Amino acid sequence: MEKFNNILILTGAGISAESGLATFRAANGLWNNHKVEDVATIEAFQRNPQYVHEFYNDLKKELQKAKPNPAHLAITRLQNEYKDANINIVTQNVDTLHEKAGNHNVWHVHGQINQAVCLNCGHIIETFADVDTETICPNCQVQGMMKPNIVFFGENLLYMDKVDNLLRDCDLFLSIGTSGVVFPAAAFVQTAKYHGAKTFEFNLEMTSNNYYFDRHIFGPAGTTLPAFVDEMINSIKTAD
Ligand code: BV8
Repeated sequence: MEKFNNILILTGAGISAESGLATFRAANGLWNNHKVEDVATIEAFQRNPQYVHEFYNDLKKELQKAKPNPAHLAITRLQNEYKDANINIVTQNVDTLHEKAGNHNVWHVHGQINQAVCLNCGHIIETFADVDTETICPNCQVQGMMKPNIVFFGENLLYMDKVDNLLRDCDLFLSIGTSGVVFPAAAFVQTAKYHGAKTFEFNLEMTSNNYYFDRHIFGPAGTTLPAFVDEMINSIKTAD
């Protein structure tokens, strides 16, 4: 296996499945028995902010209990042992399992469950406590203008300038546990491939993006990713 220098790892709900968190497809588009369009859209938030706050406060409690699984931990090993490489994680997940596993360079393009943003001054708070229409922004002291720092359908993604640079520079693109149906994240592999990266997909099954991947590694990421990381680390040891 060649030595890679700039690795971009895109993750989706599937990498958190073995931590006991439901994926969106498995939940048939339901988020904790709520219809997606009732909670994960900017219109829903404007229509009934308290309802959306309560949904994410409940989800926050659930995600806070989850523990990283061997797939997340394999990324930590790769970042620590695969020498002289920039390794960035672009995640669609709003859970904090990458951070709990010790991963660094994590970019939450769909936001983070433990953050809220003030629509009055833009201040971001990090908390696992409830946030709702009564919450006062600690920065501008305005009450009732906090929104979960979650990218709803119809909102632009976060960190896209950074992601564009990572996609242009990467020589290895790993897609782990994503169905490739939510855009623009679903198109990241095309950009990486256009710029010459090798593209590998880790999933239980072929996805709608399969054409853009050079390699498909089927199976639960908690098994396939640690084995792949072993292969990558051993490949540089033998090369030394
Ligand atoms: C935007 C926050 C510009 C909420 C989320 C047509 C073309 C292009 C775009 C669109 C279009 N129609 C509409 C759009 C725009 C829309 C979109 O893509 N819609 C889709 C439904 C067609 N996109 C947007 O609105 C984005 N913004 O485009 O801005 C704009 C501006 C204004 C107007 C228009 C456009 C914003 C998208 C972000 C939405 N927010 N999350 C929350 O999380 O609560 S998205 C949500 O979906 C999550 O982030 C989640 O990550 C994602 C679902 O995807 P996956 O992560 O892939 O999860 P899924 O369950 O689908 O798949 C899991 C996979 O894992 C499966 O393949 C399974 O086989 C595999 N798996 C399971 N277990 C394992 C496993 N693999 C390995 N091991 C295992 N153990």
